Amino acid sequence: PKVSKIEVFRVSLPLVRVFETSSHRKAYLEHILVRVEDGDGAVGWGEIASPSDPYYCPETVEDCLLMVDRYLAPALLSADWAHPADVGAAWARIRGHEFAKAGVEMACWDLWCRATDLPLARALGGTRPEIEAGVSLGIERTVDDLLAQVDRYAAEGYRRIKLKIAPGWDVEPVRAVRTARPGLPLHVDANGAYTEGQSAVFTELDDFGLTMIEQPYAPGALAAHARLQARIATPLCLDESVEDLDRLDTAITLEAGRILNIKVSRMGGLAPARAAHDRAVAAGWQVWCGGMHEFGIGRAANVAIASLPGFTLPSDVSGSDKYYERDVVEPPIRAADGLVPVPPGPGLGHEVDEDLVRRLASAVMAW
Ligand code: OSB
Ligand code: MG
Repeated sequence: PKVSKIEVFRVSLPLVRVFETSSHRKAYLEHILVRVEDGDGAVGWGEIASPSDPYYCPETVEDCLLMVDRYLAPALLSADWAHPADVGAAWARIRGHEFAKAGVEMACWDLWCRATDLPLARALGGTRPEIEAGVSLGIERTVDDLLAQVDRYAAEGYRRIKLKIAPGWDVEPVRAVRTARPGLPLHVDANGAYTEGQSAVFTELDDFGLTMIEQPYAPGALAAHARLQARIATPLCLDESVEDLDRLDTAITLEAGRILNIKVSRMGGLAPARAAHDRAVAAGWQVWCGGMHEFGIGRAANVAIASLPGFTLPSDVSGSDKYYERDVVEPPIRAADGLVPVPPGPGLGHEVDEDLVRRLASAVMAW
């Protein structure tokens, strides 16, 4: 197929609850929705889920708009491809900018799957009829506020809970949650907020039976992650550190962790995310699917990739109701007893409410 028209929509949705991590605090999220069309009128949707500010990754919403306008849209319009796994070749020369690439690539997968009448999960090689979902809980004002959130999502049946930590909000909240719920599968995510000089905190956290400690150090600190992994029993999970297969290869060789958080956005698309899954599983690492508080489009893609056989740990793919009152797809993505069904319909398996997207968009660009 050949994409003949591309449109992007800059859409902001309010969060039902403020979300705070070591790196940012948000009351709404602004993502870029990508609509592609081929000459036969088939349509596909993707989502660029870059944060607004460069605190999780270098890309921002403005960076992504610029990238699409200046490079990705022209490259896609002149590319002829037989399968969406080959679309990335159109921008292989472009360094970085994974979030922007991922949103455009996702739209091509959806387009191709709809034209072929194939569910995205099946096209990717997914095998699970439903995926296990966990929730990611932000930093709260008080430990009691956090315990209330834990109670709420544990009662909803989510399969594990992840707590955001930062210096000053680590051992105390983790001890409180562990004491309240001794058997709960629990893990922590530091978003790279610690330096190796602060590694004593991980010795303390090593005693709480956590499933993993996610991204304790800065993205580039693979050697420091390897030194920490060598001296604690809790598996380390890498998120920000792994933006491409080369960095995954380095992490595996250094034994900088034992678990990989796979994000479609961070890896630059569904095809590289699937390749990371294959590579990590072959190395004996466990994988699960992380999230960027996606709207329904990116969330549906997360459900699809998480249906691959190597995703053996619960993923950050909660129902969209954890974040948004009104999402942009129908039916909305929901978890029941901690399981999200993999939809049987073609492409993303959810219909985009295009009128709503056009109404909400603060900016529209077309090529
Ligand atoms: O580190 O996993 C992260 C959200 C924004 C930026 C980074 C992260 C997160 C989450 C949210 O943890 C997970 C979700 O989408 O539910
Ligand atoms: Mg993370």
